[in-house]
Amino acid sequence: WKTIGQLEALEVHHPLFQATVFIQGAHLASFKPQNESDWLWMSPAARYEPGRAIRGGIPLCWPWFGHPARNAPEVRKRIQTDQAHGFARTALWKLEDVRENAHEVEISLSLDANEDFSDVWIGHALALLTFSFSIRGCQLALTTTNLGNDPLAFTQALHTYLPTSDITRTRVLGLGNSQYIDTLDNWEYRNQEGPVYFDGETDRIYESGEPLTVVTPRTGRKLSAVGSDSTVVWNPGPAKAAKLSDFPESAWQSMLCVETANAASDYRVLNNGQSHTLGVFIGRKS
Ligand code: TA6
Repeated sequence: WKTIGQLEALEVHHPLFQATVFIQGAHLASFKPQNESDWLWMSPAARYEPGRAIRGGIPLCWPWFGHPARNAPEVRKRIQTDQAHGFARTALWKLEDVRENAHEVEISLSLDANEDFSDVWIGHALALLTFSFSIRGCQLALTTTNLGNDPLAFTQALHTYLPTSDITRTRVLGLGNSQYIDTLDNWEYRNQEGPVYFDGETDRIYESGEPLTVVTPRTGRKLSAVGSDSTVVWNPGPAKAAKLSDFPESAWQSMLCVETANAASDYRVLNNGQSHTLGVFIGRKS
């Protein structure tokens, strides 16, 4: 255990890798195989304070993704705030289990989203997040179970921040045949042809849950999703970077977000007692 800023974090020191998970938000801040640099990007200006989202790593957007107004009516009707990305990432989760062997470490945390959150959300659901770390990479599995009596409609995203040495020489492969919503151009639908390149602010919701390869000048990552039919690709570009909290103005050049999601039209509905798992495995390119 370690206190970082004002938050409690679980630090994994395995012979083959290290990882840091904050109990607030069940927030993976770092995953670092031995002799490698961190696979995740963390803002140098990130602040570790109760109730404040941490700018980097893998924030959990749950039980809604994006601005409430951009959600389907069935999702939006439960939300009593205009705060984007839900409350899971700033809530205190409960550590359920830690398992370790020669090859792997598995950590699970839970959040009982009950009437304690009734000021921002109407519903009752259990969120269970399981991390699996190994030399092959890191996996997240976020399982939502509807504990309420009426059907639960929700959106979510595993909001992965990845480092790059140069965003202008970075591309995302695997979205070449899918449509996307361009949130910067009046939420118009567009077709993606070929790799995704970054030329200024980029904020797109792809209608695809296909495996992706993120190619940066020095490394490459493969992201494989389960339970998802939408992928968000985001880079703030210079103008938005200047307005972002906890984000150095020039940092847009050294990061990108590739988010495994159930977003926009990909929202999910669970009846009482039903569960849905959204997962991502982040591995080596080759
Ligand atoms: O995932 C893309 C996005 O929704 C962007 O529109 C931007 O708002 C980003 O997330 C960061 O959101 P945050 O609330 O973490 O500052």
